[in-house]
Amino acid sequence: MSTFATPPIDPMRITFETRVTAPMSPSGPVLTRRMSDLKGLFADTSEWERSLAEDRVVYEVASTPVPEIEGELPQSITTIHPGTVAGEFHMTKGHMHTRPRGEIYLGLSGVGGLLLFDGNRPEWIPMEPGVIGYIPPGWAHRSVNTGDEPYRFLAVYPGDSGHDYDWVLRNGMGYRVFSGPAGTDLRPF
Ligand code: S6P
Ligand code: ZN
Repeated sequence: MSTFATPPIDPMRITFETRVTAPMSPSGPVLTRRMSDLKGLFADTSEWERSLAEDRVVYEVASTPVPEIEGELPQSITTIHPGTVAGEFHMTKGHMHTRPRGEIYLGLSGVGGLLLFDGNRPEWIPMEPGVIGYIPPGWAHRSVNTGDEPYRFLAVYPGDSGHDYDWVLRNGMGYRVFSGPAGTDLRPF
């Protein structure tokens, strides 16, 4: 695995599998988030603590070598594995960009949702292959796998966006996303 390239970087052709969990090519950093990395996020703390015995991988983020610096447009593919914690779907940590920067997500495989929160209003965008979810500046964002196969999406974001994870721990995301009898169940909190 290579790391972020040192700028200035050359134009490049990037390939990836739309339906298979595989690194992008050329590949950059790959981040793996396990259940133990998601402390304080799931509603049922006891069930989350029990899950630590296994400490399963919840999601992976595979990047290209494009660096996270001003002017560049890094990309990554996130794969969220299916599952729940006491009925609450597997999800990313969620973050607010530290600068007012937008971002786009493109659904590649599986089904899920993009949960957005500006501190007052939550929004939910159902995601599937071919759907673009737009994240305006000033909206925290989290992705959720609402299906029974891996949910994968491509993210493209300004390189100087920054990631504030504490914002989500302080403010929440407006909704929690559970598996309900009628499908996806958004519960305000
Ligand atoms: C980066 C972009 C995504 C997420 C990834 C994991 O701005 O939004 O690449 O980093 O989906 O989510 P999180 O909340 O753990 O960074
Ligand atoms: Zn982001």
